[in-house]
Amino acid sequence: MWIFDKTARRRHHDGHKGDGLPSRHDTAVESQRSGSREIKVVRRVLDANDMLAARNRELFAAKGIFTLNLMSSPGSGKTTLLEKSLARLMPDLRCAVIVGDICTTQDADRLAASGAPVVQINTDAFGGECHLAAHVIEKALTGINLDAVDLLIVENIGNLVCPAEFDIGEDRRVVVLSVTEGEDKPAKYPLMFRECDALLLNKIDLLPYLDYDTAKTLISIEQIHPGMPVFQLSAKSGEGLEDWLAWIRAQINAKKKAPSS
Ligand SMILES: Nc1nc2c(ncn2[C@@H]2O[C@H](COP(=O)(O)OP(=O)(O)OP(=O)(O)O)[C@@H](O)[C@H]2O)c(=O)[nH]1
Ligand SMILES: [Mg+2]
Repeated sequence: MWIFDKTARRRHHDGHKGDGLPSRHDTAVESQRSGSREIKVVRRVLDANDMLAARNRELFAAKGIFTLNLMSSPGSGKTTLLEKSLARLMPDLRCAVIVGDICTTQDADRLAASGAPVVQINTDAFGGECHLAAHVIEKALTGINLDAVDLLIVENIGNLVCPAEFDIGEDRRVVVLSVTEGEDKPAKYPLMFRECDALLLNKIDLLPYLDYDTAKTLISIEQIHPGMPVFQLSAKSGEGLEDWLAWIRAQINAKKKAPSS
């Protein structure tokens, strides 16, 4: 396991930028006159993150690596899903994981048991950032032998808002929503669900004990992101996992067949 926690130093919420890179949270404020009123126009600075994400994407393409960015609220089951998924994918695919948390290496410890190379990013050393940005991924990649990887999975920091804003150079974005979080989350946090390519509806083993209305979630998702694949599963029992794993394999094969640009 490789722990990455001190070499990146940027924090964005208080405007401090240790490495000089702007984040999507950074804004430029301009004043405009409209009649007698002054209007403050707040716009996002063109994001260096996108440039670095493009660089990561080029590197992944050159190495033949398919990259998944797994995002969700804290505790919806990302690490558990990865533990179960890696165990089934690893015999055929050479997997590696980058996992982001504000503190601790607990997730990396759990995932390293799969035998996959794991890099843990801890953001508390540089401001406790709530998402992984492209430059952090770029640095974490130096801890992995990329020539021995077919599938790189990034477990983003538990947060249903900010990670959706940051391109890290991934091929596909996947959001996990657990049934214990409530049906209203896609409507309340639409960006995440709009930006992702698939939804994993996790912890369905708990449905008999909850008032959760799955149909309501599916209707909401259809309004926010029509046609997005939804996999109903339980990382705990393994129910539904095969469809999700088949989707990953299909995405990898589609990338292999796609003409490189
Ligand atoms: N019943 C049930 N519990 C689950 C399932 N998946 C995960 N859990 C439990 O949910 C809790 C959180 O799971 P994690 O996998 O650590 O969640 P996470 O999304 O990685 O959490 P962070 O990394 O902290 O954001 C643990 O107690 C898991 O055992 C599931 O399918 N069913
Ligand atoms: Mg986790």
